[in-house]
Amino acid sequence: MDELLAVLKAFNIQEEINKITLFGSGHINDTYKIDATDKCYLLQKINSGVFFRPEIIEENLKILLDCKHTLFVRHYRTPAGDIHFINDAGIWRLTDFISEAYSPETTTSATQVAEVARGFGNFIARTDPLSVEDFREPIPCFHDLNKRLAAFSEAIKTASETRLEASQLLIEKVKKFSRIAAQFQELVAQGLPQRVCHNDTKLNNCLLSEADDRFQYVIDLDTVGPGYVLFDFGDLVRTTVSAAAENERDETQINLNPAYYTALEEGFIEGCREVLLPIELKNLRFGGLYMTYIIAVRFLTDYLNGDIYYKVSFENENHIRARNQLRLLEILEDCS
Ligand code: ADP
Ligand code: GN1
Ligand code: MG
Repeated sequence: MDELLAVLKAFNIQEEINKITLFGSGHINDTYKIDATDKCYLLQKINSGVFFRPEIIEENLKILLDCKHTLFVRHYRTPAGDIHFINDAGIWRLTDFISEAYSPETTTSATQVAEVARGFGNFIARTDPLSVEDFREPIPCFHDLNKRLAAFSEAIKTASETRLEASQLLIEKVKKFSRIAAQFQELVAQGLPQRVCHNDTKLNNCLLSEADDRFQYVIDLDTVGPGYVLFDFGDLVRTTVSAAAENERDETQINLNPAYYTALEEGFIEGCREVLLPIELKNLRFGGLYMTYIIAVRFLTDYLNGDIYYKVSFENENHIRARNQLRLLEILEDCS
């Protein structure tokens, strides 16, 4: 508690703090809701094992937030003008807490999916005038499938016998889809452009209005940087077309709701139609295969490595997450 109060002081928050609670269900950072006398704040301790170059996030966010776009929540600054405060305990960031809003964990209607997609599509449109060369990757090679597959092969070599045995079927499935990496490289060779992307557009990285499900804010901006629009569209496919949770224990719940898929495409394109090139538009659906695959590979790698990256709340959670992504990938491939 004292540690958190000291961080609030570093952001020049002088009000009396009534309550501090752990908040949210992100897999990476620690998030706290801060109840002050007149308002609430959201304080985050950025995972410094994952984000080991905070200065890159700082620079990216300064460019992004200078646009003063209403898609982003208010970020507080230190007296030095920085978005991040760094002390011995970690890397910290403070924003407004948005009340009467929620971030969906699973999809509940086609209109909700369309809203989420329109909001993230809008992010692509609003960042289009920014120069992608001014941004750097906060996590090097974050969506580089070849690197992720190499890490996966390494994990197979070092995994415990039990986890390796439990993963045989999933490992075979991963191998079956390895051509996706070459397919993507082919698109890049054909001129698929880099642009400023969010790079983590999973469903719960936005806030919708509690009253009417309207899109309010894009959140979780740590990964903003160079990318391909297929990444942002693809992460949305992976997290919206099936109503099942990422860690659903019952594999038969993983399915593709055609109405959700249509809503996703229409909403996203509505959000950024004016800036998408034909090659981007034509290959959006492939982004779904790419992102579902790369996240499956990452979950399974983490399972084989003994759960060192993603937060887990039960034994085998990463195995279940990987299994679900691979099931979704099979379904997506069947309908592509
Ligand atoms: P992580 O990187 O751990 O996923 P996020 O930035 O996504 O961290 O925050 C975790 C969760 O906290 C979000 O999924 C959302 O539910 C909630 N959250 C984040 N920012 C806000 C905000 N400004 N107002 C209200 N809730 C928020
Ligand atoms: C992580 O931070 P969060 O929970 O929004 C991860 C994403 C994965 C996602 C899978 C920095 O996102 O890349 O797609 O989990 N973020 C990082 O749920 O690795
Ligand atoms: Mg998040």
